[in-house]
Amino acid sequence: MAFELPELPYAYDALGDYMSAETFEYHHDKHHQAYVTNGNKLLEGSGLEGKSLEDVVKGSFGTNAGLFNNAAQHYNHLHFWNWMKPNGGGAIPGELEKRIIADLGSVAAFRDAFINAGMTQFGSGWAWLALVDGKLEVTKTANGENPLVHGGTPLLGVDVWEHSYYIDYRNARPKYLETFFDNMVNWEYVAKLLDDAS
Ligand code: MN3
Repeated sequence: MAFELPELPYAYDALGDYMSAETFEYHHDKHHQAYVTNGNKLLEGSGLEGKSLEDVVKGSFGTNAGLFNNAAQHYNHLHFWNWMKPNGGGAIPGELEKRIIADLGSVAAFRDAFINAGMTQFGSGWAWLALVDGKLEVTKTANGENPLVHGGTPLLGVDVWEHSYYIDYRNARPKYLETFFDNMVNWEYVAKLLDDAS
């Protein structure tokens, strides 16, 4: 099944100064579109046509780097647009909050660990909250890699490629990560993914 670029789930200027319309115009319309276009070309003849996106990501990891990079980034960005919303951040839904406290100590400890993962990812990549063997974990990955290929389910990811923050934050990746966590995250979507995975 061919990859398709979805519409953003909100207006380009919906996140205001936290993530600008200019960033979305480049990030969604150009970067994500390129992963879709290149992924579709590389899917042809790969033997993975007709598989679900998740299975293409897992099936190409370690064997077909070109397809993997584009398919994984398509998967990551499909969720990334939904991991944010206007007036995001704030209270975490009860069941998710309970699991965070049980597995990671506290919401504050989770926030610190998530931001630190994003800050310490050298070069391009992602920081994650993932469900691994029934437990929440904070991880980081390089480039397009994600928890799917390490036996986990991604619940929340933040893109730390420079294309995600350089227009709005320049080199201040920590400020971008703090603002993402405090003002942009769509916790209801994170809670839904946890529910689906449990
Ligand atoms: Mn990106």
